[in-house]
Amino acid sequence: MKKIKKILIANRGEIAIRVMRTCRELDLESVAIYSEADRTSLHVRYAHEAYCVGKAPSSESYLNIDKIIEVAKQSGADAIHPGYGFLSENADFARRCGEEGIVFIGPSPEVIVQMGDKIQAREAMTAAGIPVVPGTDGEIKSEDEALEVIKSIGLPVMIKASAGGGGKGMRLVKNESEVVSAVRAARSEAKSAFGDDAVYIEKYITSPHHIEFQILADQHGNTVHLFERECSVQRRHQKMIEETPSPLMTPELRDEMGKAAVEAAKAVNYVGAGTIEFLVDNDLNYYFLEMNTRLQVEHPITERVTGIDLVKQQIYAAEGRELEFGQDDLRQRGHAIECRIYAEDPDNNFMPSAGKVYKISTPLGLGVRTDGYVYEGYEIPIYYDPMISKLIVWGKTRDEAIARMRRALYEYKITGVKTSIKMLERVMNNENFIAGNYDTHFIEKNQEQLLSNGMKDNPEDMVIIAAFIDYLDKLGSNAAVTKEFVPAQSRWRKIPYVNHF
Ligand code: MV4
Repeated sequence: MKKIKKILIANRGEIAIRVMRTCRELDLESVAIYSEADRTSLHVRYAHEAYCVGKAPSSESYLNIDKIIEVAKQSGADAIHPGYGFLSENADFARRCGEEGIVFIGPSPEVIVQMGDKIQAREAMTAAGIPVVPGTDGEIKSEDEALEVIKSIGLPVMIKASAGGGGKGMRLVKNESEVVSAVRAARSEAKSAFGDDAVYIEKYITSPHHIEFQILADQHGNTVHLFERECSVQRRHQKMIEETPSPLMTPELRDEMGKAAVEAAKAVNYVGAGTIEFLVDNDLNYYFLEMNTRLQVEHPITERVTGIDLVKQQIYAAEGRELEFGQDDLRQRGHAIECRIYAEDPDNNFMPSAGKVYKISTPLGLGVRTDGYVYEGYEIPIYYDPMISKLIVWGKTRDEAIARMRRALYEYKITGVKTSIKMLERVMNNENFIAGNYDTHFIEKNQEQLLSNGMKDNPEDMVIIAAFIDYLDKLGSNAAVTKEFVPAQSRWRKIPYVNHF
């Protein structure tokens, strides 16, 4: 077992801070990297040390493998945590870390390659006896072969890029006449996006649920699952809300899918934290979809109901420690929901809303967690993901968690940039969401109520926000980061001291 002492976090924003928080708790030093656009970012201030790795575009900074390795060596970091996105599922980076004697906090490069290739992933899961969506065994070699496969599985089908994932290089085919053009389109999209034009075919599952299982594995053959996350509330493959437990789940199905997830991870000798994604249809049939070989954005809801710090477990697994708990030690306690706060304007086709955060007031109180990184006066760079914060609540029951999320969203005030908060409030008040009656088409099916701009919103909102800003100004809070907004003089000193008691 090799004890890790210093971790370089090859990421930015909320997830970089999230990882550093655990580093502090474990008494490990953290090294931040940042791009020229991120000099004033909070993750830079939170770390013990910070190094600029290049210009604003990710390709020149957060994806610059040579530079990141150089900084790791220069700073004496013995491990790298990649977060999510950027280099987190880049097998070359994981391999390079190994070659340079730096621990990559994640699975082996071999597993990253295998799960990154969706055809290989399907094959591995089929071999392990995990249900996959009916479809082709391997790559579709010709358009004739595609037509043949479709004859046997029936329409509609999905043409998917083997190198794809997250919705890229995917085509839905409803009529036989569309097959040839769909295969060609998927191929060329995959070729230009991934440099790999291999495609395969799956039967199209109508209105599925997206349910994923968190797994954890050590280097000694112990693997557990930490139950499911329901991720069906998403828009154009961008998740908005996740919750656990899933309203669709039964104890029997959970047990069965959990076991399948553990088997899936074992079949590929997985080490660390990973996620097995499933599609679940209305008859509760489940099918392996993809495996994510990284820490996910929505990991906090799992942490909240299980009490396990997933980043800590990732570090322990990378050090070679044995898991301290078995499957029977794990329970789902209560209900957790995450809302992703994006700096986007839902009333203007979700246009990114970059700019300066003027005022921000973050919810607190019982059962509330926020993982964010913006502060008053911070200018959100245009170069990166528009997600600025995650709001996670816990309740004894789903109803309590929803009520708490409504309360927390009410308390969340951000001015200067547009955010998805209003739309999230509408979801929390949507009767289908409240009933737990939703699937991956929830946003489309409930468009009218969810995207109403202005008309159905409380007309007093503007007044309330104005009053709230005034209130915050009076508090004169966060002077350190709001220099330009705080009056030069403190009002405090002008008030004579009166002892009321
Ligand atoms: C599917 C599907 C239906 N049938 N595959 C979308 C993202 C990519 N990871 C896989 N996706 C889908 N694959 C078959 N055979 C429906 C989707 C899908 C979806 C999946 C998960 C979450 C949201 C989604 C939204 C639309 C389509």
